[in-house]
Amino acid sequence: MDELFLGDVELDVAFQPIVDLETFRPFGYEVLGRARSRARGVVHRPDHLLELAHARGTLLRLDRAWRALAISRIAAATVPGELRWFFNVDSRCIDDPEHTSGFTRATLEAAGLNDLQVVIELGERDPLLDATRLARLVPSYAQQGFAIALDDLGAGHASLNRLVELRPDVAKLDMKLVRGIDADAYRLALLRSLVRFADEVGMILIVEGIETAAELTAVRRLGVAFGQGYLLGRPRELPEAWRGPMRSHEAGISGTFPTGTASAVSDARVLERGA
Ligand SMILES: [Ca+2]
Repeated sequence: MDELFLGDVELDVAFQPIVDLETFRPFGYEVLGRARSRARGVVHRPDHLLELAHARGTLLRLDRAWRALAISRIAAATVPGELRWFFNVDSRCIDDPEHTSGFTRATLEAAGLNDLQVVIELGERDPLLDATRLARLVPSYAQQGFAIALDDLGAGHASLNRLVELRPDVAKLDMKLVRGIDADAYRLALLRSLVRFADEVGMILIVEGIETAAELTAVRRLGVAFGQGYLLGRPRELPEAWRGPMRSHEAGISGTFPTGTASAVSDARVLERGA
């Protein structure tokens, strides 16, 4: 990892479920980059590491290292074929002269994961979410057969302008617009209108950052199809139950769900009933 400037830093990835709010089954998983110093036992904030990498010109390598690590973990597991896998991409990577289109597709092919349903999240990690970069990146990812998500809608540069310019397959509503939504008429009205908007244009809407039973109840009452947040499942390793010798797309297996997520989700149900 020295070539990434990272010294003794060890990269890792975690997977956070995105949950179907009707069935409480996982719709997919977002891949989250992690890093820690082996010697000092320090856990690094991924956003700090990204900014450091950006400053040192190694952003593309860090971004790709995390993605490749996640793909290798998925390839080593028996993942249900119907799940979507959400990868964060920092759109500033395209500024690197070494950037070429097709890295993710080639990595999936090399891992035997041609059929994996991939969603590329753009937004969260790019403080500018520059329109020029998006105009180059989005067609490249579409050509590789990936869906596009606008991350953190409503935060920073992931604005309504970006939404209408990008016309993404998926939008993820920023957690700040969800916090305390059960007791906030403005947040409720905004989400209600976004649910209708998503329905009209055929976009999948995911609500991020659901942390309380009251928030979950409010979001479900508005008819939001998919949610993410600590109440529904924390970032974690892929479930033990999936770490089998054969991958699902080879075995034709589908419909198995991680016990960890199921229990987190049933906890959420109990909480919700108690609310
Ligand atoms: Ca994200």
